[in-house]
Amino acid sequence: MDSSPPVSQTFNPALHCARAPEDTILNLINIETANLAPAIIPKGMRVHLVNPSDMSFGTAVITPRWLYVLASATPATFGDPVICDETLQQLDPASINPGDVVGIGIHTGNALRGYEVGKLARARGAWVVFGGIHATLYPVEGLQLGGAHAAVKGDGDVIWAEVLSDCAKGEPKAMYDGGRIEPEQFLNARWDLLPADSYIWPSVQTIRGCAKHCSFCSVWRTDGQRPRQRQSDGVIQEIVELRRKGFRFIALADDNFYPVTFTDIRLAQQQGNQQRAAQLQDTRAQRFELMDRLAQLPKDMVFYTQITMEAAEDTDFLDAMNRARIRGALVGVEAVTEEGLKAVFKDFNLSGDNLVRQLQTFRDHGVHVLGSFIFGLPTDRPDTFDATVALAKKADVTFAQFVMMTPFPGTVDFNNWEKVQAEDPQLVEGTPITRYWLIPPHIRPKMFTPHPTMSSDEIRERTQGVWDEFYSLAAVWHRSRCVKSLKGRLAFVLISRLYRQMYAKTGISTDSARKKKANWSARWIAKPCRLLFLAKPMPELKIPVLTPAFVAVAPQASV
Ligand code: B12
Ligand code: SF4
Repeated sequence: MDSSPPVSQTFNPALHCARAPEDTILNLINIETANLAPAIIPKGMRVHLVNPSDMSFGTAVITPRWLYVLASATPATFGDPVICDETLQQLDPASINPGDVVGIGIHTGNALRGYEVGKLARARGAWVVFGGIHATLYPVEGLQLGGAHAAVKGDGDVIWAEVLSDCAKGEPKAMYDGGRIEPEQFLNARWDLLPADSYIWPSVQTIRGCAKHCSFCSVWRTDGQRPRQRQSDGVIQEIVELRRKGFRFIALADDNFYPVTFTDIRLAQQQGNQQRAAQLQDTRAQRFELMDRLAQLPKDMVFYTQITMEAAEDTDFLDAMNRARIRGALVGVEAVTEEGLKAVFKDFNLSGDNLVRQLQTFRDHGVHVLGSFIFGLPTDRPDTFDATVALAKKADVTFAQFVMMTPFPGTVDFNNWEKVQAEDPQLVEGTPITRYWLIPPHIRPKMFTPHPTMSSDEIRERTQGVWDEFYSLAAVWHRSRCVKSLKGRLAFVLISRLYRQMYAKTGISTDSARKKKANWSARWIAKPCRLLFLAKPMPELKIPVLTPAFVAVAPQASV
């Protein structure tokens, strides 16, 4: 049944030196809902969805949402898909039978493991399909290196049924374009398939896309600059379903929870574009509507999202977040100096004391900040590390992450780097450094773009030092005073330690013994941590009603 050409096992740099596939980014189109005749399913054919990972912790912090959305997109005629998240446990290839379909979702960081999984599945005689952000950017790579029969670009919610139907007929196309679907086409996730005792926070998406254009981020290019906001109904249904099961902490997997700024509205008004201004006010009103409904959910629920710092301008919005119990938000601070912010096209952020005040505004309105900082910018100097940790402490951010500059495909930074590299390509055991995700992890450099004054090792060691200082036990205990009960403080300490073990030690460290130890302790911290975040299931919980005419009374931004 497998009539496709054999998979190339060797890496051909010539095939991979092509420029970032902008056509795949820019030509994403909106698609019609697939109108398919029901497929005749070969007997015994099963659908598998695999989230690849080199490291398995037994317990994971956040659910990979795509698994449960694609499960929802799988027509009932195919039966419930078999879900394997390798951050929990590794795939057992023996679970795959000839003729099954194996859908693998990849981002850049797990693409190489994804390709291994793809080859394993193909060797078992399955149809192999790649999707996710990395497959959207490099659809051909999975076909060449991952044993794939097909690659799906863009959103999978609508196109997945067509892919499955083609596999059932034994005729998958090599390439599908799922496009950027409209918000009303977003599917609710199949939370009934969530394995018991595995995750700390499930994730629900309320909005996709971001109007900004930060140089290190691919969201605005892949998900688009037009924020696609889901109706509150679907979001609330999912959250109620999760609370019924006993989850009270929920991560909102949003690119930017604050899609409309005062400046956006002001500009539309100044340009005399009343239609645009009204549209923006409506988008904003719908955010208030969602938050109003979240506020009606049980009082023990807590949400967490990602937002731009500009939200500090809108205290009505922050107060609504507080009422909705959106208690935390990842805020991309990135750099603490003006030059650093300019370097990443993020000069809409403030620096210095103004930055401290802005971050404190979130806190003053009951929204805790997970500050995200980048090290390795050309403007960074050795004293930037101390200055950053001092600022994070002064601004009283509750959590922080310190990431090293990584040129992710599809970003402005990546394209610039690729242009420079094209003149004199650097190879690691035959693989161009601009395809670093294909370099085996044990020989993969930790930093890719050379820094004008510091070595990569210096940046890595200083970054590790910042994590160590920010997450020292004394510092974490001091910060834990933001929660009142002893149980709450204990949960805070555990989640802080877990976060550091999972992201800093296993991510930045080049020392394999240190990595192994971090992996081991993350496994053991994760288990008790999970219990602290659960609540008694509420199977009878009702869906909160939408306050009539709420949209009409939502606060209008006066700019
Ligand atoms: C929530 C989130 C997180 C959360 C939760 C992660 C998790 N476990 O799910 C946290 C905060 C922990 C996180 C961490 C990181 N993240 Co993150 N994250 C996101 C975010 C905002 C949303 C992801 C999400 O759940 N979307 C909802 C689901 C439904 O959408 P989806 O995954 O895109 O899936 C759809 C399609 O892609 C497609 N699809 C996906 N898989 C498949 C498979 C098949 C077979 C098919 C057909 C289709 C298909 O169909 C799905 C439904 O439409 C995205 C941004 C984004 N817009 O994607 C960044 C994003 C994925 N993260 C990114 C990065 C860089 C990271 C970090 C490396 C950051 C860091 N430096 O530490 C870490 C890595 C963690 C890890 N090891 O995975 C980048 C990835 C870039 C890249 N090229 O890989 C993104 C794109 C953001 C960005 N700034 O560019 N992240
Ligand atoms: S980093 Fe954040 S603000 Fe910047 S483009 Fe990406 S999602 Fe938007």
